[in-house]
Amino acid sequence: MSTRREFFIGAGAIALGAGLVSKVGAASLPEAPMMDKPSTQPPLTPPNGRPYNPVVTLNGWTLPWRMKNGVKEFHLVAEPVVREIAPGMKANLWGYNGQSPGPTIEVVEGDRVRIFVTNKLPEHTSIHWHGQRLPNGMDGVTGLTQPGIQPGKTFVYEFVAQRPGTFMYHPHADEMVQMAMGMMGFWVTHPKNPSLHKVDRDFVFLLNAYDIDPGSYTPKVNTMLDFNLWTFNSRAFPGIDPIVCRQGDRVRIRFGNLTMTNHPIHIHGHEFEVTGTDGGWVPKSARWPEVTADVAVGQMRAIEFDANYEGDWAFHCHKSHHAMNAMGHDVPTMIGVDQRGVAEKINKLIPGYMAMGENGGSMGEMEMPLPENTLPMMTGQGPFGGIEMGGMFTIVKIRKGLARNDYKDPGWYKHPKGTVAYEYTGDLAEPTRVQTKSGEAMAGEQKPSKEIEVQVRKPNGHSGH
Ligand SMILES: [Cu+2]
Repeated sequence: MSTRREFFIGAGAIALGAGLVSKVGAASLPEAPMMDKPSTQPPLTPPNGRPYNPVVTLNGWTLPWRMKNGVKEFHLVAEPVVREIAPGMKANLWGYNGQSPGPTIEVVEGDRVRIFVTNKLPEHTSIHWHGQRLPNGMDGVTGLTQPGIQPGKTFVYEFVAQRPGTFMYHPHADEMVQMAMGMMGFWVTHPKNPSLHKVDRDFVFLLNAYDIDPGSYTPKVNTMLDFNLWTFNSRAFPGIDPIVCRQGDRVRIRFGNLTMTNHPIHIHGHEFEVTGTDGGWVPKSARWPEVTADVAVGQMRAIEFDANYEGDWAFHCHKSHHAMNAMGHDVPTMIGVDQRGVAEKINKLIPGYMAMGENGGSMGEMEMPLPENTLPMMTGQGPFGGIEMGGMFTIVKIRKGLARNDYKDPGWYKHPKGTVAYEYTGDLAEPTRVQTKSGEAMAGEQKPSKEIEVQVRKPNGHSGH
């Protein structure tokens, strides 16, 4: 087995474009495991092949493989799926093996990989292996490097994982529709030497966005910019699992952006370094500290930090509209507007109508009746009340003394006494403001001594009209 594998690796490394695909080797289909749970699955410890340190896919899973004559064989099934976006809302999406995004594929640098792709969609598809060095004919671009995979057909992709790092996969066929429907997945190629780039916890997820009208189930695929659901791995807060870390762990979080806009991903209480992109690992000397990493469309970022401080730390996209759920963007700003009378009148026409936010409008507290299958715009309950978030938001939960492989939600952080912001209950003195003789905002001495005459020349000569 090992000689055969070495042969493949050597040949693949020398000539990327050579016709190495063995049709005999691909004669039987491997099993296609399915996932029916939307929650984060435990990391998949490799049962065979080269050893590596597995990743944890946020609200996702890793695809098991079959080892055949030294080749890692995977089977992806492109198909319609029902994805729970968060408890209380399900979406009709397209994905792979029962979920959107599809399962994470984990291989090791130098592995020869064969991926069977079965199309159970109503239209043709293909898979592009974003960021990989591979023979051109395996690049998955419909029309350019292969014909589309027609409904009911299975295609085989085969290449050597040349470069360790962070990658993704997605269709390169009717892309606008297929990515708007949720077809994408993560790919990690681990280094051949497992002690290279080693961390204690390694989380991965994709950023995606959907436009699903309140009360409906299927994304509008023609939307270009005005999406209303911003998600990590097709989950919106409070449906996104926490990122659970043991205090003192070196933590890596890798994310890829397959939405139509950039996302500044921000962590609280810690600073991180950008250590990798889909182009490879950043040399140590070129890394720089950040607390927010902007990830452009089609890019991936790996960030690393030392989980030094216990607590429940917010982790989210810093665009405020991306940390909330579906809303009408034509809602006017009503801060400072007294709507009491108006609301009463409208209530006679539309029972249950509520005026929005004249004091800033804490919409998380509004108990407006929602259409079915619709998430509240700002939601989530924390130990101190409403968190008033949604969308691309989750919590990095850092705790002392967790077991190495423990990713279970530890519940809310219990703050040591005297370490929580508190209410001041002393006297409230009138704040000192600038006083002027006349009480006007501009001091008299600074005023011009004489009123400035403004002269306006009126039009004339048209009196006859
Ligand atoms: Cu964003």
